[in-house]
Amino acid sequence: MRLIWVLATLVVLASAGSLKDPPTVRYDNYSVYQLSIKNKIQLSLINKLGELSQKYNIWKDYDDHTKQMHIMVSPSESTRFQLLLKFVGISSQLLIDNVQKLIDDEKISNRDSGTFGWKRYHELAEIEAWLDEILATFPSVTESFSIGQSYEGRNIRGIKISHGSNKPGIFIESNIHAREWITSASATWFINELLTSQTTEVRNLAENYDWYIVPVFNVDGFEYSHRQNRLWRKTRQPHATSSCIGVDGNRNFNSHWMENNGASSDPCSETFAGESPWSEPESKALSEYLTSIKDKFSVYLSFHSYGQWLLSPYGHSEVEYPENYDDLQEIGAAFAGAIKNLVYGTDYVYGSTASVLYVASGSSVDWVFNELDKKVGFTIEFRDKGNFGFVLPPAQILPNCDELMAGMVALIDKTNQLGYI
Ligand code: 0X9
Ligand code: ZN
Repeated sequence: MRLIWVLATLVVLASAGSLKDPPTVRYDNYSVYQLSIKNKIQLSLINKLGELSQKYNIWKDYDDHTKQMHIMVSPSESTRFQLLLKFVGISSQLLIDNVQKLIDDEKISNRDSGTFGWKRYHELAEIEAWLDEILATFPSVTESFSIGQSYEGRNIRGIKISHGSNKPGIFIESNIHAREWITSASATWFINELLTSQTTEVRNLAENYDWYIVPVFNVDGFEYSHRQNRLWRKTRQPHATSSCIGVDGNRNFNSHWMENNGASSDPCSETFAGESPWSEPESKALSEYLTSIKDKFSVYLSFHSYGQWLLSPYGHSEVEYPENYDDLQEIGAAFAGAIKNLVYGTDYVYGSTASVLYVASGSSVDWVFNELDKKVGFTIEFRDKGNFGFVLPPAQILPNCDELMAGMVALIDKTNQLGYI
């Protein structure tokens, strides 16, 4: 009898707890390390840490190019983690010593001014209000569109910029990963430039193409990253058999879904592919929208951070290459070269996703490439290389945007020369 009372009390307490909003997640003294991985045993050990415990979070997966990965470690695990590294012979370098400090600094600059701009990061409501202003200011060349609804019922909005019908179309999807705030900051800046810049290069970009731009694709995740957990990556749909929430939107597309270990079947993993392809309303809606305008665009770009990469298909296989790989490499060289030439001298590495980064299956870019047959598709991984990672200081928004524009002009120019648009 007493046991029943204890159980009942536990149930009541548990449900009372779940009614409250969880407190905003803090990352005091969480550190991020760069690890140099020498073999498969080391790699699988670190991957397990990342998946098994809340105290670790993989910021950047292992890539064959640098043979490095980035992992965030909670202060309570720090000593054990150092011992483990020593024991298995993994060398490490500290990238960030206190993630919360970066988050706090970012917040301070967020209080600077009320107006929309690119000196700080904005939340969803501000981005949407700005979008409405832009639509009202440039009614003859802009049009609002909606991809559909997110799991939590938000509209996934986009803007079309067009100076006349039936120009070759370029589609930009941004912020599929919630914590990658630099992506929507750069996408909104890019929209603004297309509409207001007077430089010849930008005018040509604006006037010779139809632009479809979705600045915040993962609206639920983005909102959550502002309100609750700055480092949230996935969507926000709960899972039937796990308390872990959300899916990696960029693993949920129906192209080589879950193949070659390019995604996880564990709902708690950051690269959880979902119950099935299109299990997430967001990816399903995007696929339907893209299908409905498939004759209207020829280039597909997906904005991510971080790492400074320009990634072409395929993501699902290291051994298969698309027929037009040489062309994609030429476009990549033009993009990286243009960025390198700017005053910042920033390096971008280009190449196929699986060969220079890692196998990632079921991504949006690969789906558009394979299923909609759009042969120019890239993932752009913006700044930086890990000194700030996802929490890129607001002072770097504009430099990143300069790089985006230089890269974009070169990318479109080369794509045009090669006869794709
Ligand atoms: O893993 C990803 O989804 C992307 N990297 S990130 O660190 N931003 O999460 C890379 C996506 C690669 N693109 C393709 N598979 N085409
Ligand atoms: Zn990403």
